[in-house]
Amino acid sequence: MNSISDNDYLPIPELRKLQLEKLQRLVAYEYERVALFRRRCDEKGVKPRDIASLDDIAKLPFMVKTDLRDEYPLGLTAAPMEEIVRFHCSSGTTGKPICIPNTKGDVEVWAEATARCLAMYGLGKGDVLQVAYGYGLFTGGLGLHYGGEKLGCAVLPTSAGNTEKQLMLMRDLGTTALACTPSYFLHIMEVAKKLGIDFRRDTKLRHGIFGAEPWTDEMRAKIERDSGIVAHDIYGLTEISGPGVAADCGRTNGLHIWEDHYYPEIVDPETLQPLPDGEKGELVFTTLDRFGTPMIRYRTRDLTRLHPEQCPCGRTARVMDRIKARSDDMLIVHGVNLFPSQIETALLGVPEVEPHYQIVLTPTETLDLLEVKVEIRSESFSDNIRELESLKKRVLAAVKTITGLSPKITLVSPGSLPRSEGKIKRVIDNRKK
Ligand code: DLL
Repeated sequence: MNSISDNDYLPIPELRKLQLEKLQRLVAYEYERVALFRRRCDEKGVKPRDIASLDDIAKLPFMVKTDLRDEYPLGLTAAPMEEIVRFHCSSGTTGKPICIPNTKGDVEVWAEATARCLAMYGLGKGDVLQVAYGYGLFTGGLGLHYGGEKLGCAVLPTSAGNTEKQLMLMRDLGTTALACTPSYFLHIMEVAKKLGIDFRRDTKLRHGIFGAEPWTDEMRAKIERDSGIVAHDIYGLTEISGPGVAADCGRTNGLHIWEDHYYPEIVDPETLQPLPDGEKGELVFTTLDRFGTPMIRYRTRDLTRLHPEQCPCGRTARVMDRIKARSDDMLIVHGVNLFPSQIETALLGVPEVEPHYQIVLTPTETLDLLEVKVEIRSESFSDNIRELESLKKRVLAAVKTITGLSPKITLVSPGSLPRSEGKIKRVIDNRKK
């Protein structure tokens, strides 16, 4: 059973009808209860009754992350406190935290969405799902936990960290699916190697459920090759619920968005005008079934496109390209746009280095200095200066081909760059200080 919801295959006209009904209900609800939304609608001269078709969504104002920060903690809460069963707050590492109160219904819809992802990957009863996403001030842990239980998996909540213990439990309990960030899985693979654990031989691990940060197709191929598991992609964000908003079915290189719950739009990030399916822009979501803190036209900053064609798997939920970049991750270096994922792609083309890297930007009196620090694979480590120089040149050539930039390449010894148990921080931009 690879599907647990009839809505996966809902004929498109029925899906659009359902979305419109939900949108009309949501806009009326939010207008009545959330002052900021009502004020913005009034400023634009739009009333809930003006939403007569799905295209009318473009009449509504956008929401952005700073709205959540400005209204922190509860200014965007639509439901009365008696209906709230859970708060999901961010850790606020980049400023004031955000806080998303959830109703019981919100938590149930989210669990269903995440369970649909897991079912689509082929998981079900009998699977042991080890959840190594963080559980506190992050939605990854509880999102996968509730989704796994809803589907009937045996859930093993380990949270992030304690890698050797993770591996011990994985073997002892016969974990078949592991959920964590892809960068943490890279670290788990390294520790396993040191301990002499071969995933194929010594574990029952078959599925990796990876998300919460961009990871390239090259990284996915490396993970699958080195571990023998299938690396599934899962996407989501705290403001819209958490993990489980979208996931891949394996038939196309993209992720189905559960659009009966989360209505997607792509807009031009400059003009904010809606773009047709097929065109790349910023992903915007409206939460059709959330009532604690509904989001209407929430700008995610994630850059992608919606596929104009239907997926061969038969599901009618639209597919988006895998998220490789956020508009606010883009670095402008020497006038050139640079995304960290481009460096990852370049490095994965050079077999003697690991995809452990750091991008360091330092202001100088003339041009900013761009440095890429990258770890050499232990098998390729040598103190022969000539060999190292030649490797450096190959890394530089790979980076230059993909980015057009010629950074300073610094080769560092295996294991010397920081590892991550959650989302990895790849960029140190000293220009911002
Ligand atoms: O990262 C929720 C999540 C947890 C998703 C576990 C998947 C797995 P936030 O901390 O609010 O929520 O961060 C959301 O992370 O806007 C994207 O930029 C990025 N992101 C999430 N999933 C993916 C993915 C969680 N599969 C932000 N690929 C989003 C690329 C992702 N980027």
